[in-house]
Amino acid sequence: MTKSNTNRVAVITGASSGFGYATAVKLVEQGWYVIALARRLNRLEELKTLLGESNCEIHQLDVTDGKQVETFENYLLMNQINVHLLVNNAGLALGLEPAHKASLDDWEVMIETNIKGLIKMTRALLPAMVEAKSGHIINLGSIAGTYAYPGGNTYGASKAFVAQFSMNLRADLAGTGIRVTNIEPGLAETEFSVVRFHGDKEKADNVYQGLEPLTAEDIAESIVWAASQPAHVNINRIELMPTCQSFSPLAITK
Ligand code: NDP
Ligand code: 8X3
Repeated sequence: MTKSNTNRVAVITGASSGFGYATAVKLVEQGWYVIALARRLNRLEELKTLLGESNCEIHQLDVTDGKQVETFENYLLMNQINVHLLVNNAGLALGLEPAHKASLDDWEVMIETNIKGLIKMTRALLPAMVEAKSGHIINLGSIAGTYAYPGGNTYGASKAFVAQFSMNLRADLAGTGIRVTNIEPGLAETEFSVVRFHGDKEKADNVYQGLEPLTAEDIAESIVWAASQPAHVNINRIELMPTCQSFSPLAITK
């Protein structure tokens, strides 16, 4: 660890793929030191090789595991690493079935990860930020947290939690200097759909066929932009969609 005492240290959850991976790359390009977390160590190793040991360190961490989060928090405290940016990105959708057919197990995994994992990480890192009187938490919400769509059920509800939690964090953190941002993307091509369809790559590829979705780099750009604003500017939320995605009329059944 050579750069962890600089004033730009970012912790990114879910850095082994998609938005998290792309954000790690962009932040390092901008001179940040990145602490990349995820469950798949081989992917994190690949990221570290790409970014270089002096710019990045990796830790295998499952955000749903309270003990692992606590161990990571202690690691930061013991090594006096001040975190300036936490990107709460780890998350997933599982299934696209209507509520009466969806898997309750899938629902629980989404709640454990998207809600409980995110609050565990936040609660672990926030006190040190408040003590340091600086820091920024960027959460990955979704358009699914605002707009309902068939099959969105628990996934959308988990992202509505992220949106409201982000605003309530801002209310609690008034006067502390800590910033909070919720990034709310629409359709973006990552491993998201492969995960949603439980590894069915063909079904996942089909989601993006014949259209131009957002890319992981597009989202990383928004994250880095929000993080790069002067300290007196708080970007509350950014909602972005691919141009090909829009709104439909409300459904009416006869
Ligand atoms: P990916 O599937 O490509 O990446 C998800 C990341 O989350 C992976 O690095 C995965 O790492 C990590 N992750 C999942 N579960 C856990 C866990 N329990 N502990 C730690 N890490 C975990 O998807 P995206 O990059 O697209 O998604 C990133 C975030 O953006 C998610 O919160 C998603 O809901 C949100 N989002 C995605 C959109 C899209 O269309 N792609 C649109 C709007 C929001 P590993 O498996 O190695 O742990
Ligand atoms: C993912 C975006 O539109 O697939 O959060 O729900 S969407």
